[in-house]
Amino acid sequence: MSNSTTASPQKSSDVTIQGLTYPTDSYTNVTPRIISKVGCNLHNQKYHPLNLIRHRIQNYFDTYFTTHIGSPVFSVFDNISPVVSVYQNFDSLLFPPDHPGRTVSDTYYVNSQQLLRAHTTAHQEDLIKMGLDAFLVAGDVYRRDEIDASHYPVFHQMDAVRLFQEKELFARVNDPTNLSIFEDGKRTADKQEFHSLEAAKLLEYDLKKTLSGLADCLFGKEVEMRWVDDVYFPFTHPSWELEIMFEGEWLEVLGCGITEQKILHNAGASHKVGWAFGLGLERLAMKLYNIPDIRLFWSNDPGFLKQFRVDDPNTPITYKPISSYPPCINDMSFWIPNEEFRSNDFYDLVRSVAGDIVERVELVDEFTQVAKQRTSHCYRITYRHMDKTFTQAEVNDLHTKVGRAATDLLGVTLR
Ligand code: FA5
Ligand code: MG
Repeated sequence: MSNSTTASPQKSSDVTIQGLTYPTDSYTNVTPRIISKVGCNLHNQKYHPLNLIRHRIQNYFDTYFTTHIGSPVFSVFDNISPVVSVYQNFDSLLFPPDHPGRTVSDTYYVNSQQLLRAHTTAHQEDLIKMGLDAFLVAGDVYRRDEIDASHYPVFHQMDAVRLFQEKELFARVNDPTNLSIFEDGKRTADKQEFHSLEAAKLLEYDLKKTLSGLADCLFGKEVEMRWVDDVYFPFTHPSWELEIMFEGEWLEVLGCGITEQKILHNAGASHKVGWAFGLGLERLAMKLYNIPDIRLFWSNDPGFLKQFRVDDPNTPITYKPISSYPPCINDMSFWIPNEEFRSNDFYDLVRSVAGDIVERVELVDEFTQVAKQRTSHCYRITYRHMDKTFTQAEVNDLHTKVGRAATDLLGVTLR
């Protein structure tokens, strides 16, 4: 990596993110559009809805979780760089080598060593190593994900970890004398092999109480929510997801679970046990403010932002759509170049070419001509402008550009 004090000029194969230059290699797949989002830190921008909601969450933890002298239990980090190592994002969290999250079709790599974090969980080990027992991490995260009203390639998460020593966890139990947090047992659906059932159940209770308390605090007790079990994360067991009802459908807002003991062991906290969660700030803000589309968080339209200009984050706000313009839906069919072709590459390309005007891209048809050994994909692209009605001619023009870019950059053959 070069820096400003070295004389060597920047090579065209380098990429610069936030003033730092990184070498590129065959893993590099960050696009200029994605890099332009690094440093925006919407969660730290005064009057932004993501900033308001993250303060409401922080206030919940500051209010209900205090030490015996009244200071907050949870330390807060909101400014850690999103460029992390493969180790931080995956290995430290026990992702198996063949986990799909590691592939270039799911993650934005700066190069084979560094990437744009795919979750704020990437900082967990570092912070536990610092000796912290309770912390919150807010930040921007990056994923090559599907595109629709609730998925965007850059979004914001808030992670938390809470660790307990034996005495602390059992403090609420009537007669803890014969209880231990550890045992040399078997891994079951309810617990890890190292944990006693009592410890696992107390942690689960504490975790779910903390999170349902947060949901009540944000949305009121009337909100419909449900716990989903049978969830897998490499870094927690057991694991759960919390879903809330939004516009008539269940919306997943967070993942959580009991921290894998191996992580605590690697971070020098073997004698503790704990829980962790990671929530999506956009998804919670969509519910809280009734924001129908995740792209609106990136809007510079004063009509959007001025609705959130409040100094007290607890002020009730219901978003009023500035106006709603009709969508234009165009299909695109092509022969894919080979078996390695990934839909995520196409999703990314559509975003790079057409930007936020794309509301949704979905694979609607796929078939293989066995004789000719070729496979066709058909994608339905929904274009919708936030500020005006599109003419069909404008959309056709954009659609042609997308087709040309797919031909040139992905090697597809339009049908
Ligand atoms: C995670 O990212 C885990 N790191 C969460 C976690 C942390 C679990 C600690 C256990 C312990 P997941 O991929 O489900 O999990 O994302 C967490 C939340 O981020 C989701 O529930 C959702 O609210 C939000 N989210 C995920 N993908 C997107 C997306 N493309 N756009 C907007 N929000 C998203
Ligand atoms: Mg999930």
